[in-house]
Amino acid sequence: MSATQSTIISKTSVRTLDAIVVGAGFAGLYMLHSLRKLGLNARIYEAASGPGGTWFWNRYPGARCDIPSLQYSYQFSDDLQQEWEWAERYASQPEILKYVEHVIERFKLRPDIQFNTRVQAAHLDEAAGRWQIQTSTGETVSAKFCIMATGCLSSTNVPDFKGLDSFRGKFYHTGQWPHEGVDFTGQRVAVIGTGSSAVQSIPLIAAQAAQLTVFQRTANFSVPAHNAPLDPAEQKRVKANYDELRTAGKNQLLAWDIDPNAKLAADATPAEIRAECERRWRMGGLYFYGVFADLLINPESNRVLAEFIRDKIHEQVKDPAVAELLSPKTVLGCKRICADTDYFQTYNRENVLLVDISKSGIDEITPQGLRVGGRDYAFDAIVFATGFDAMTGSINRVDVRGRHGQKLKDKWAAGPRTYLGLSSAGFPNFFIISGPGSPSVLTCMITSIEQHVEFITECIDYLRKHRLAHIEATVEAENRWVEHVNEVAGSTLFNSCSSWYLGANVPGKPRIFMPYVGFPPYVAKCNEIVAKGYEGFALTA
Ligand code: N01
Repeated sequence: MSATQSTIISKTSVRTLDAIVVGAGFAGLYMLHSLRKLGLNARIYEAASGPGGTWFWNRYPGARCDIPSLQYSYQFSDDLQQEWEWAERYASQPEILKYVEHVIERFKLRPDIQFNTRVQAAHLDEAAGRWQIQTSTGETVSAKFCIMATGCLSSTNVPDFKGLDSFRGKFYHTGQWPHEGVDFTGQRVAVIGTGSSAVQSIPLIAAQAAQLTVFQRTANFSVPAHNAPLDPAEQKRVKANYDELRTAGKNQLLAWDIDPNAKLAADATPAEIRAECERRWRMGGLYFYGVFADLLINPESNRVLAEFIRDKIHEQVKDPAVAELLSPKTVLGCKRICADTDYFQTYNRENVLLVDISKSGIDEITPQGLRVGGRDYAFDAIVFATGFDAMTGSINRVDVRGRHGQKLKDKWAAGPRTYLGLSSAGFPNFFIISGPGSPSVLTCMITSIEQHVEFITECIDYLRKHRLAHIEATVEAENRWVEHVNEVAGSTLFNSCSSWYLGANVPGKPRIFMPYVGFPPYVAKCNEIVAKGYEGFALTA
């Protein structure tokens, strides 16, 4: 560490920990619980005033999970999964926060979570072999292990629109929604973006506002979620045999049970394709990913399956021109499929207008509203449903410096480089939960988080038992992994459109397909690496 760096870190009142965990979302909470079970002195630092991570911030109207609640939940404790009763098939954001609070109380985690404290810097002190952490509250923490549980979708992306500050009305980002809620009654509202957050919030904003105008750059595929109160009998049935459902999920690409169809659309007749698509449409939402096994591999199969959803959009939207604008021209599934409640029907309302900005973009924000393609629109409020600086944004926001003072952000300037998405060469005893290069956002996040937390916990335990001080990915293993992640993505249709998986939504962000495609092979690889004594990592005494 250079003299300049060390002056950044104040030396007064240093708290000494075995491990620091950054973030109190699902990842941070389970990490804390696991480290405590190892007998480690660990503490979470969280920027928000409460727990829940992305679910703390995303309070926009209609925010709910698009993975069934019986699967989008922790599975590390059978008592926990048995005792918690989900109210709806898809949990709403408030219900998820209640669940998070329950977990905190149940495992008595609260004393070791420090809210309203942003971790600003984490510098490796090479001589001491420890991480020196600086917080927004002026504290300095020294920890042997630094674990980033900062989330994949927590750094909001508000495009740098010209004139943003001149707007006289109010603007909101779906990912930073006011806790007191927003009343749009009688207002003229603009929504920019048509991703998952927009698809969920647009029907509710339209029902409240006087006028809603949606600015769409890229149309998205969406399948009705068919959300409903969860049938107690179904919940009981699942809980009687929870392991079966969890095991089925872990053996699938997305790490949750989507009831995958093993058949290929390429081998099916048009009637078989139609029947399976209709069945998936009734199952709802992301179950559509399981429609045929070649959905994300064979372009022609994908085209046929996409055509089914386009037809459904035309059935739901009365004005054929609007329906056509809402019909995606992209590959089905290369952007995350959305799960909606009355999204397309909303465009049949008299008070809803769709504006295509695919060619013009947004010229600028004016004091009265927006200028698009030279035309002015007046609004009382603008909602940015413009997504996130995904996967790397929240890590890069922290000034992380490893060996020789190297900044992680600099190392990742041309795209994130990790080994297994868990670790980066030059940053010993530094772990990332669901980092770039791991299945993370393509899967049920909680399942992926649990696998990472268990890997890290086992690894720390291994170091202790073998009297080892440090673990660090080797450059060679990392290079091979980065290449492998790209290779696997390249064998699918996942990277065939401008998605946030590629960083394409943030101007200037390097275009690298960040998540690893395939949960089961990923887990098998991690297990193999552990069995070989942490192959690809350098372990030092
Ligand atoms: O963000 P997005 P999101 N000018 O990036 C548009 C998870 N999630 O918050 O596609 C104009 O998907 C952008 O257009 P384009 C889920 O994993 C889950 O909706 O880049 N428009 C796009 O339409 C999801 O995938 C749940 O051309 C601009 C939109 O803004 C992820 O979070 C709910 C623009 C952003 O869509 C992100 O979803 C919500 C610009 N300059 C979210 N910049 C559930 O569990 C961006 N856009 C249900």
